[in-house]
Formats: sequence, structure tokens, C-alpha cells
Amino acid sequence: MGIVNVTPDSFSDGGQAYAPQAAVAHGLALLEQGADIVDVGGESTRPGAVRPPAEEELRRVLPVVRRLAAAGAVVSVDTMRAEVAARALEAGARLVNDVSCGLADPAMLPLMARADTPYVVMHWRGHSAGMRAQARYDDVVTDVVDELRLRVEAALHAGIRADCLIVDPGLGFAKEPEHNWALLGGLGEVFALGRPVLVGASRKSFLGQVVADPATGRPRPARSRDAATAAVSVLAAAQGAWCLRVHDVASTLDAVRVTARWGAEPAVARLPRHSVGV
Ligand code: PMM
Repeated sequence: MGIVNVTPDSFSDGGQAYAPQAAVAHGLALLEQGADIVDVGGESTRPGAVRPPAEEELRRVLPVVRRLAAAGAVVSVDTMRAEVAARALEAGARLVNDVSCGLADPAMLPLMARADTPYVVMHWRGHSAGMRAQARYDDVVTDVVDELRLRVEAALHAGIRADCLIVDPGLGFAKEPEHNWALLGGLGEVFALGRPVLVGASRKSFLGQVVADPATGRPRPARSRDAATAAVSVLAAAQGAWCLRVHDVASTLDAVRVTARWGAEPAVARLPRHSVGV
């Protein structure tokens, strides 16, 4: 899944594709790189971000969704608002990626039950402005999986079909770096929810810290975190993640292809030569 942020203030691409025309061109470039889905969002969720009004979010995303869908793309809309999701579906979107798992807008789950289309349920505890204060867990993997399970149950209760649901541990959302790493290490428990899993690690600050400048300790800037993103992505894919949400599709796709090729090798070909008698 390639990311098209139609926002002036995203942490990771800083308004790179803000104008509709630039956003469409960016989405087409991601498809060219091999993305299966393009995820179009008009609200920045970086920590401390101020929400745009609904009209502004609609103004940002609708023309981009419409044009990418018309070009044949499978478009996902990244929104917490039912109205934006409904209008984007009318404009041709085929997935709804709701980082609030229905908690930000009570109209979202009923809409998704009517829409009968794939719905990404991400672990979320509150809007960006107060997110850091909510990064408190007894055991982050258990707590996140329990909270996700409750959201899956709420979605089912609202009438959404189980096979429309995709779950996401919500890396970086009310999570400190150690929480993100624990969740990646515990992905197996997220898979145990029995739904396809989406992982969104791309360019997030916990990666910037790991690849910090050794001399100054300064975190790597967001735009230079694609190799780190590819590394996390292949590890997640190798464990069975269904979807990787990334800014730079080319680097992650290359890494995933190489990993898949490695995994496809017959086991015997990977044994040390002497052990197979040649
Ligand atoms: N992260 C961001 C935005 N939307 N959606 C899902 N499902 N999962 C994520 O991890 C996620 C998301 C924030 O990153 P961005 O501002 O670079 O898009």
C-alpha cells in the first residue's frame, strides 16, 4: 500500500503531494513502482497535529480519490470521518482505512456495515493532540491485542462482515518506541486475531532513532528512513503481514521480493554444501 498524504503538515513527507495534481501524480508513480493499493489521506495524524474541518478534508481527498480510481487504481481512503469515507466510496475508493477503528465518529461502523467493503481497524486511543499521554500499558502486546479484539467485536456487532475486517497494531499511535518494537516482536499475537494484518512502520520516528547519526545522536530525518522501513517491512511480511503501508514502494517491494525468493528456495539448496554431499 503506497501512501498519498494530501496534507500540508505530515511528518513523513512534509506536504510533498499537497496540491491535488501533485497528489494524483504521486499516486500514479507509486502504482508504477508496484503498489497494489494507494492510500489517500487528508488529515495528518502526526503527534500534536490539529484536525482540519471536514469540508477541508473532503476538498483535499475527493479529487485525488476520483482521479486515481478513474485511472484503475485500488484506492483506500485514510479517514476517521464517516462523511469523508462515504463520499470517497462514492468517488471510487474500495477500502476505508480508519486509524480510529470507529471511535472518532459513531457513524463510521454503521456506514461500513452498509458499504460492505474492506475496513482497516487500527489500534487507537485518541486524537493526535493528546496521544503521548495515552502511551501507558501494563503489557503492550496483550493490551493492544485485547483493545483491537474489542474493536473487531464492535465492528461485527455493528453488522460489518468478518471478512471485510483488516487489523493493524497502530505503530506510533499512543506508542513509545519500545512499545512499537514490542508490538513488532509480538506480531504473532496480532495474527492470532484471525484477520489479515496491516503494518504501518514507514518512516516513523522509532526507526529514525535506531539509525541515528552515531556522531551526534541526531535521529535520521524522516525522508531518509526508507531502508530502515524496508527492513521492518520484510520482517513483518515474512511473518505473514497482509499489507505494508509505505511511502517508498520501490525499496520495500524490492526487499519483499528478495525475501520471498529466499523463502521459495528449496530448503536443501540453503544447506551448507558438505551436508548434502557435494
Ligand atoms: N499511520 C499513519 C497514517 N495512517 N493508517 C494505518 N492503517 N496504519 C498506520 O500505521 C498509519 C495509518 C501515520 O503515518 P503518515 O502520516 O506517514 O501517513
